[in-house]
Amino acid sequence: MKLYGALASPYVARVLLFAKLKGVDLPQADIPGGSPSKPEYRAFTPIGKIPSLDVDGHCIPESEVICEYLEDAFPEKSGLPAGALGRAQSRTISRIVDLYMAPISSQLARQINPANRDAEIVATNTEALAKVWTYLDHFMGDGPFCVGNKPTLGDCALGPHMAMFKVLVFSNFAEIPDPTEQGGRIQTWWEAMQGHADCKPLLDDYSAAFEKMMAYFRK
Ligand SMILES: N[C@@H](CCC(=O)N[C@@H](CS)C(=O)NCC(=O)O)C(=O)O
Repeated sequence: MKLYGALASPYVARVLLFAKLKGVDLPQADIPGGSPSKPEYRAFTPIGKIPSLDVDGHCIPESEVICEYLEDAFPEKSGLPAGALGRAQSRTISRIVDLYMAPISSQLARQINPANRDAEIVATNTEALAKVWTYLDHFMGDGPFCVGNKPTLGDCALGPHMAMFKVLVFSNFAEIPDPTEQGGRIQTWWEAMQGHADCKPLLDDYSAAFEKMMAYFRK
């Protein structure tokens, strides 16, 4: 079993953190052909995105599906909460990240440069992002993690995305406040992630890799 994809992707970081929490050894390997657009990689996964998991030559695409596969294949130490309700809650956080938070990062990434920024696009996404924080606030439990006192699937999705928003969004758009500094539930969650022995190093490594990639594209 090996994982294709670089840590600079929040989706790769999600899978690596989930594997780490579960105590699953998940080696990373070079993408066939060297990049997601190459025919060698497209032959393995026509979706052409990272991460993908190679299990004896079989491809499992999509970070969330990979995490669920790891949960099924390595059930000894669960990466999900114990009860059905908590598991649904953890998965809900992942879904909020993928369906509502991630698309905003793609939109705002195209507006980084103030010189050719579209104010309407920024305003629309600022409003949409404020709604995302209310979704998270609503569906996170008492915590301090997304569900209870241990990080699970939802934390693995939200952690890297929040780290990405710190680099990409909160530091570039003065009108978009960082919810991890607003004194609410998202702040207590972020502080719990920063105090966790597996989450903090992974998030730090991810942020460094993402910043490096941004610096490369700015050149
Ligand atoms: N829904 C996918 C998203 C994966 C994704 O968008 N990966 C990006 C990197 S962050 C990618 O592979 N981009 C390469 C490309 O689009 O060519 C997942 O959860 O795995």
